[in-house]
Amino acid sequence: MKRAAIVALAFVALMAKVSGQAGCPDGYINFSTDSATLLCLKFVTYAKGTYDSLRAMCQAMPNGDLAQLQLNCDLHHRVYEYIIQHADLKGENFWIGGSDAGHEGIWKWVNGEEMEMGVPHWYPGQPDGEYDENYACLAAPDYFYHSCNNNNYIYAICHSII
Ligand SMILES: [Ca+2]
Repeated sequence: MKRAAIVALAFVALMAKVSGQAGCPDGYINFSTDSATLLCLKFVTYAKGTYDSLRAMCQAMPNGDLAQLQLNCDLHHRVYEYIIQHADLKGENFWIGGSDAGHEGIWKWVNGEEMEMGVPHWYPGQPDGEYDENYACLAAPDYFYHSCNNNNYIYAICHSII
């Protein structure tokens, strides 16, 4: 009995270690949809800033950047659901990892891929603002993509892909 209990405890300790290694970094939430890629998101709610300043903060994490919300088909929708279910997030605006800076009118994700345009991702009529609005945000209350003013101080969503 005693020996069996020790073996069981060792097994539990081993599994805890394995799951810890496979999990998201501290403060990140697991949004993975398959076992091959670990997709972790962090809602940065302790600092508001410009796109550039918060992008630099996201990039300081392993494989980190501002979040791309089209990494799988329903990620944008699942992020929307998460925001509206959390009182500390609902009503806030968030930078995501898309921009047309330097290539006005051509919106690209941080990895260089072109963003899918129009509904259902962008709010009807967005993006607008031309050269005054070169960075994508999720804006309250609809949480579609919007082009946000370059000087906005808002929160951000980072991703870490492992
Ligand atoms: Ca623009």
